[in-house]
Amino acid sequence: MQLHLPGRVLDLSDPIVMGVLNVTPDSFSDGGRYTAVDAAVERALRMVEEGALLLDVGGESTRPGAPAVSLADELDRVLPVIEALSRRTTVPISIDTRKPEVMEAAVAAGASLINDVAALRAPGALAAAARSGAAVCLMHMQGEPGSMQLDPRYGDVVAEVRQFLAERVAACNAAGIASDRLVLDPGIGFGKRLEHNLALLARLHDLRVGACPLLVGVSRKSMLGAMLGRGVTDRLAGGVAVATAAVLAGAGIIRTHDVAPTVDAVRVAMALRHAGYASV
Ligand code: 7PJ
Repeated sequence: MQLHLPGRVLDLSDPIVMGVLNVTPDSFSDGGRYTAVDAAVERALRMVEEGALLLDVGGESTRPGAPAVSLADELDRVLPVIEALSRRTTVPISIDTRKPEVMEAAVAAGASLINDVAALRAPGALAAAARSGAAVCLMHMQGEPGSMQLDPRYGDVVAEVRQFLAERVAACNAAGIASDRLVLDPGIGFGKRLEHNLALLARLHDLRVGACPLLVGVSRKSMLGAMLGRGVTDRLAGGVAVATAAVLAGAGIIRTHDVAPTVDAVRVAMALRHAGYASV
């Protein structure tokens, strides 16, 4: 499995870990602007030391009920961090955004992957992503972040998510984004109940479209809270367990806040895969 980024090819035959870098005001509280950028960059470089092979920079929270962020504020948060990071590491940088203007500015500043929880459905997003030359992660989400967890419903969640992803791949291809630039993501927790998240993880392999690698992001999410009855600060072991299962089910990229333990989990899962792991 491979992913074509501008000017380089990312080898995913061994799965890799994407470190999450939130640059919302609450994520690096107090201090001035310089401190906030600096703290974000230091945190990202620590994730690289821990083995992250992708860094996902986001300036807009998509958690259920999170407030909307203006274009100016989002640019202001992410661009200085992306510029500084691209000078200090060769690890590819991903921009987590739904806004076409942010996609283009972030790629110009050094990002090489666009991670869009709306799968390029915003007006102008397909064209902006195509023009940028960057790779794209297309994620499934039912509804909108503000209301998506109120009453999510599916007939066959796996079939519906796969159908959505296949349609978005076709839309990308038609807009000039080749499939070797695409990553697909079931969108754990985005308009899904626990049973839906579990079905998608259990049948991850059935979500595949062509040769596009799959990304799974579960770290600290409420599905772990629902299963384990634990708060957001106490979900590490659960997240690592799901990461292990996702790699065994064929995921190529694991998105996480907790890079070091997740890298260990990926290595263990790959050792099992090389030894002929077969599900019962
Ligand atoms: C995801 C994401 C995910 C992708 C977030 C959180 C919520 N992008 N952005 N996949 N989740 N591709 O990290 O808890 O699962 S924000």
